[in-house]
Amino acid sequence: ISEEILDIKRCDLNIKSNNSSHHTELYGEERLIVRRGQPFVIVLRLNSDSKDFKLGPLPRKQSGTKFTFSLSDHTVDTEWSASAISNSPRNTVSVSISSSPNSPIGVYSLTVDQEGQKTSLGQFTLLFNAWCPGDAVYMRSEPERQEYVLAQHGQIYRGTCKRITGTPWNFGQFEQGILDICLKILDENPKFVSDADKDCSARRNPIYVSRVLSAMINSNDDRGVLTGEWVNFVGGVHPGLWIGSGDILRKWAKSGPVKYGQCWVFAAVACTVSRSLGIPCRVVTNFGSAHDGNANLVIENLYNEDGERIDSGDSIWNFHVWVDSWMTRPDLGSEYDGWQTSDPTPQETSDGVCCCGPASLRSIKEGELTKKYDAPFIFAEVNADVVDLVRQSNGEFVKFSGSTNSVGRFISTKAVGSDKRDDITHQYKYPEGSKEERKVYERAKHNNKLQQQGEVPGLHLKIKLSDNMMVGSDFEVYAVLTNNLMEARTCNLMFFAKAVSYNGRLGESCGFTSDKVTVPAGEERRVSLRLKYDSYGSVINSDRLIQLSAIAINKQTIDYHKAEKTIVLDAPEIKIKVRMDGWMDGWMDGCMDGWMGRRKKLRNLFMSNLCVVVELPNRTSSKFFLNLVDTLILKVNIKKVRWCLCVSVNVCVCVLCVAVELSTIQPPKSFCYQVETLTQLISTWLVVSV
Ligand SMILES: [Ca+2]
Ligand SMILES: [Ca+2]
Ligand SMILES: [Ca+2]
Repeated sequence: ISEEILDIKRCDLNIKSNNSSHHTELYGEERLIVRRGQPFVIVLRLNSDSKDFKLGPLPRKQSGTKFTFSLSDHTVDTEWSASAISNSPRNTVSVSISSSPNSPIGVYSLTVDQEGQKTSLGQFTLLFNAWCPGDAVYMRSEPERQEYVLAQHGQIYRGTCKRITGTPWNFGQFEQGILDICLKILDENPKFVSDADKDCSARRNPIYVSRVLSAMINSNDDRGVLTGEWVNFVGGVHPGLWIGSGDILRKWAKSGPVKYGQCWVFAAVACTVSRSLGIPCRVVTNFGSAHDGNANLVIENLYNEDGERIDSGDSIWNFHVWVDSWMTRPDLGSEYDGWQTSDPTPQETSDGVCCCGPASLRSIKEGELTKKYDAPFIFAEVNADVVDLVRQSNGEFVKFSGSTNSVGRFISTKAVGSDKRDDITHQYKYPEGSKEERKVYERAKHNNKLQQQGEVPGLHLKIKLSDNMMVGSDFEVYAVLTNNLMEARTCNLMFFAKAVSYNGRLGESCGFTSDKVTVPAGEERRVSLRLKYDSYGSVINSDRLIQLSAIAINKQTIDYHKAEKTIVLDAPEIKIKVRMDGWMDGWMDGCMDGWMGRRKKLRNLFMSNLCVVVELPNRTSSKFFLNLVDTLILKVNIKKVRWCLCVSVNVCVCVLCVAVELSTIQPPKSFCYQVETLTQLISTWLVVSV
């Protein structure tokens, strides 16, 4: 490529060959339609410096709706890039352009910018790419991609468990104008209207797009595609008369919400839009489908004493139809990748609007109902228990029968590559009658309750404190592990204590313990850490702060939990009494039995001395005691001070006795004065030193 600015006469978007290699030729040859993460080639009748792509009303680099990149030697499959292809014919430049497999889908305009001189090259539409391993909708199998993205004809199953009938449906995702209508549905979505930039940016994510579609296919809360009607079809088309999605979508584009739809029509239109945008999708029919109005996973059939039904808000439909879409679930974890159910039929509200899903089939099958979105509702559709209750004259309901296996049967979809019915019940639940099915049901009820209480299932770690955390004493703190799961969990728990300063800077360690802890279902276990003055006394500073942190790890279940707490130690309450030796003598007799050998000496000492009794709180450690004595000696700083120490075990009171020779504090003119001064002095020393 020459460095001078080139005059681009014309740009050939190579629609036919690009659309063919991007599996989009069925949309027609009028426009360039490519899939994410796969290069396409355009031919310039001449040159450039950089390329510019724009999407949405206000393209912004920060939102990922505008990309600028220079022409380079080669393209990179995982990001927007462009390179010139050598050996182009004379006066032409072939440019290979790659897009990121994480780009928002939609219509882009392609502009070449040569030192500020911009030339528009045309537009292209970018779609999800089931053929690209880097795309969230990647599907490994070619026959499945053919069926779930490219097949335009489907079978929709209806009827009853005993008599299942399939009727053909024309999805028509490649019919003239349908792709534009599908993009228009995204633009009609209230989230786009309130924040277009954010909505366009989120269109990179098939989870987001599926959820938007489950809201936009019905006309509740918005100008969605279809209005649901189950009783009176005057003024519209009876839902049973539709045979394809094309007519419905075109009608909507022309004049707004279309009358009327029922579950299979909502689902079939959702499938058309998903396939058109490139998300692999299938229509699924569930027989004996529960509608659990009060979200308790039980369908309650209520009767009065005359055997008449009382409305409970719960019901079981002969069949119900929804869609499954294929995508990864980075928001839930890779085990939830794959098929995701979303239900466009307006039933219950979620986040304030009539939408439902996507919920991973895996979370439904395993009863993990706290996993987004709307898993409890979908779980109930396929596996609620049924209970028949009669209302007695006293108003109480009594159960008289029930069933655990009548809801969710023969879950069906069209088989890949044929018109046969594929029973996919096993993808939604364990076999009725199996132990696993009951276990999952119990787990589902448990998780449903947690969800309703706003709790997260799993292990929870907290730090609890004791109430006598005083400098000088030893005390215990606890790491408490609570398990609100239905099965026991085992963890390695580590519990650390470190001195910390008020600005958060961590100091030295002053305590550690670790243990392997098994917490039974619904219980708690605590690991205690004893904080000893011997350990923390020398590392804490005058802020008296200790940071506690506990970590619980289970590598197998990938459980990591952390709890932290900073504690402030209380200053000990120290009582100081200065006594005359006569009193001391008697007192000493009571508590110094173990010191017999030195008793005589002490007695002599006290006989002629003033005694200071420093009374420390219960449970003060002896080390603290000794430190205090050292401090006192240091502060008095008179060689002639003598001291002794005793601990009264009987009364659990620590007493420090300092015997001071009277002569060291000037001969007493007034003895009372002496006592007061000394008390004051010692108090000051202690406050400073504690
Ligand atoms: Ca709606
Ligand atoms: Ca219920
Ligand atoms: Ca069941």
